[in-house]
Amino acid sequence: MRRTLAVLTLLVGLFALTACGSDDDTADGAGSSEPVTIQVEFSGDTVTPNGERVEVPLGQDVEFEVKADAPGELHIHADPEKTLEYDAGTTVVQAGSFDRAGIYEVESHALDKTIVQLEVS
Ligand SMILES: [Cu+2]
Repeated sequence: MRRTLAVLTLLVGLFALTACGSDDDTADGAGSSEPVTIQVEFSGDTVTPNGERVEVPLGQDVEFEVKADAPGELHIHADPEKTLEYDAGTTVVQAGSFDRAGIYEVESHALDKTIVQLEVS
């Protein structure tokens, strides 16, 4: 009898852990939420996305997960401007956060294309 109770308690405990483990967003330290991750894929002279607008909350960190067949750089028209280098393969680059509302273009100068427009508000 005691033993059954112990097993039950353990099971309930495990379930509770699983149930609240997935949205633990306080562990990061900086800010209370996770960065906005934007996936970018370069292939030859095309890039995806291509000019799409992405909403970013003020002060939220932004990162790019870049898949590319050759190294290159992203250029963010913020003030100050940011240049983020990536390698061939998959690279995660950090753009940091934006503390002024506005629209910031993220470009590939090599391809002469706008990848995304960050709409910070
Ligand atoms: Cu530029």
